[in-house]
Amino acid sequence: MSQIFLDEVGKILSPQYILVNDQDKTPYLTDWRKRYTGKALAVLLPANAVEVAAIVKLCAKTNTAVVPQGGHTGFCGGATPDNSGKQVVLNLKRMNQIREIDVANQTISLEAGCILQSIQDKTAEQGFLFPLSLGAEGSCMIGGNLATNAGGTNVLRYGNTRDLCLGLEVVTAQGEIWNGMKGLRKDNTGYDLRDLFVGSEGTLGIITAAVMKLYPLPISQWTTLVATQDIASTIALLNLFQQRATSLLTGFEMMTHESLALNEKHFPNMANPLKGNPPYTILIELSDHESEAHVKQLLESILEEAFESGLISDAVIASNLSQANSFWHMREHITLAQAQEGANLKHDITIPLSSLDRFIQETDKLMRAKYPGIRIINFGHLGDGNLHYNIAPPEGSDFKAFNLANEKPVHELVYAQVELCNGSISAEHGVGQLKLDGLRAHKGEVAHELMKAVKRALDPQNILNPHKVVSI
Ligand code: FAD
Ligand code: 2HG
Ligand code: ZN
Repeated sequence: MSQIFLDEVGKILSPQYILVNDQDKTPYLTDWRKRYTGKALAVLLPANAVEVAAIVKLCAKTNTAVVPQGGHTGFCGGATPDNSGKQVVLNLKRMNQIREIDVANQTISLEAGCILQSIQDKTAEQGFLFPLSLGAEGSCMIGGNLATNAGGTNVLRYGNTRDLCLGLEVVTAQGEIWNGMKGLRKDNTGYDLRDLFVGSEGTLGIITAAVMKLYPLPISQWTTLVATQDIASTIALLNLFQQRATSLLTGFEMMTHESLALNEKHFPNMANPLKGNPPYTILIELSDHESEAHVKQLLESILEEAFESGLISDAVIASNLSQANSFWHMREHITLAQAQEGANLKHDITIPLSSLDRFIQETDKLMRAKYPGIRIINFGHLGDGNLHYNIAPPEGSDFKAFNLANEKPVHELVYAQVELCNGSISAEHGVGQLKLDGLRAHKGEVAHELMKAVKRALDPQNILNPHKVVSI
């Protein structure tokens, strides 16, 4: 069957876009974290939706599983094939055309393989903001962002990728092309197919193009780092900013002392400008279409109020764009510092803000009691209640051995606390293969069965990214 597939796919793609040699395939077979490595019959590089559709039709005919792939930066192993060597990887990087920027409609239509940063740059040239922003933006692709419903640092003001999407073009499991490329902000015509595909991680269809919302580019932006002593005052600070700055508040990110210490260890130029290594460093950003002076005045008045009420003990306002960027680099480098230190156990969770303090205190206590010396690297999009509660073994111990022995119980400990707080085990990174087992317990029987019913209805042969998100 494998040879039949390869012969037939040769009628759809030119040979240079069918990678079968180990050397050519290798870059596509291991995820960014190096947590998963798979094998593939071939890596396919189609140029348009018609080619994708023809490939999926062939997959259906030959019962070949297909793993869609964008920038391969996902954290849950969703874009990595299994070890059978029978699956094909379908990477969409050649599909990187912007079809249209519709100025009157404030939308962009584009192909799935467009790199996020290039979309931000292209839209900025025309005076628009494309607000999706995350550490992997130099290599992740809009198709991957949509398929994982990525979050990032602007969710507080602009929402997740789902909230930015108005229309999609999708290749179904039968190899049909669904044209849902409408840039409409209202469309109540029955079941929302678009929302079914967004966040489905390549298990229900292959996204080939999208229509996304654009916003006017803010003309003034102020970024500050402030020091807080605990989570309770950090949340009170967030609430103060929400009340006083309302929609001007575009970023509210939390970094613990431990996460910044790790940054400094691996990136010595990245020192925290706040004095005395505070327990929590909070990065706050206000942006608007009013004058710079107006926004700065507002920021200063909120910070003054926060000082007076004892919520913060120190603050530095970035004096120029380059200093503001350096604050953001500090925040974004935590993941890179962790990767340098060794593969950590990641938890991407949401907790209602009212329970966050209790969650952290309880989980830290249980974790430290069970694993003495463990390092908890805690940071995240606090404005969204989204915590990256990451775990590294005690200093000096072997990461691989620790993870092998403890990955499951560490996840179980964290997720049990997440359930007690009525939170979510995946805030923004998705499920992939990493959380396949955890998902069943987390969603509950009814929701899990409904998800499986949707998968069976759309992909009865189970050829689209099987054993990711749900197993049927
Ligand atoms: P891939 O990793 O290639 O794929 C992800 C999933 O989507 C897989 O299941 C794949 O099969 C599926 N898929 C990909 N393309 C398609 C398509 N066209 N059609 C159907 N299915 C498809 N994530 C956040 O949410 N917020 C963050 O702040 C954030 N920061 C990050 C920082 C760093 C340094 C890194 C490395 C990652 C970060 N991520 C973050 C995770 C990751 O970047 C996102 O999940 C991103 O959206 C994945 O895009 P990708 O193109 O790399 O997708
Ligand atoms: C971030 O917010 C990313 O920087 C990565 O989502 C989180 O490394 C992580 O766990
Ligand atoms: Zn994140």
